Amino acid sequence: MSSEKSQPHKQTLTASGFRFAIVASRWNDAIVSRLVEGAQKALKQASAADDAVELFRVPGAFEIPLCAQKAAESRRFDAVICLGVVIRGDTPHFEYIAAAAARGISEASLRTGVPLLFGVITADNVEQADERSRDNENNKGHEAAMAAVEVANLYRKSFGRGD
Ligand code: DLZ
Repeated sequence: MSSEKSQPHKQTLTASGFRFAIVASRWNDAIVSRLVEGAQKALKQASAADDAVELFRVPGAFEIPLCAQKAAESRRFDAVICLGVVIRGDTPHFEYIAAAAARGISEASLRTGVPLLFGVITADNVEQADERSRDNENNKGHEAAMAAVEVANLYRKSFGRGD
């Protein structure tokens, strides 16, 4: 199946009229910055207004859930795009941080009713993380942003604004 057929929403959905927060961590900043650029570019291509996208930076992936929850609770955003990079090391930190980020983001989304998108790369090494942050449609920031546009459209169309 072609990617066009498997992802038809990419051709039709617009980000115009929606507001987005991007919450991005600073650990592995060079890679995270490419995810931020991928998300910003995807939203712009989908016709998001320049002032409709706000960026919030936090120290590490562990801090993403609370910032994302606060952004969601502000009711200023239709979706919150969470971006980070956790690289497996010799310490147990990887498991704890990756699990806390994933669980926290999921729980904050359910708690607030605002879609929080998971664009946190969990990679075995820098090469893997690099691969997932290139300037193309496989960039995890791009993917998370397009998912945000999709669910923002779905929820407004199906359930109203919710505020
Ligand atoms: C401590 C730590 C480690 C070891 N690795 C990462 C990582 O790969 N990616 C990441 O985003 N953050 C890492 N951190 C920092 C934690 O997320 C957090 O910022 C600190 O533990 C302070 O709460």
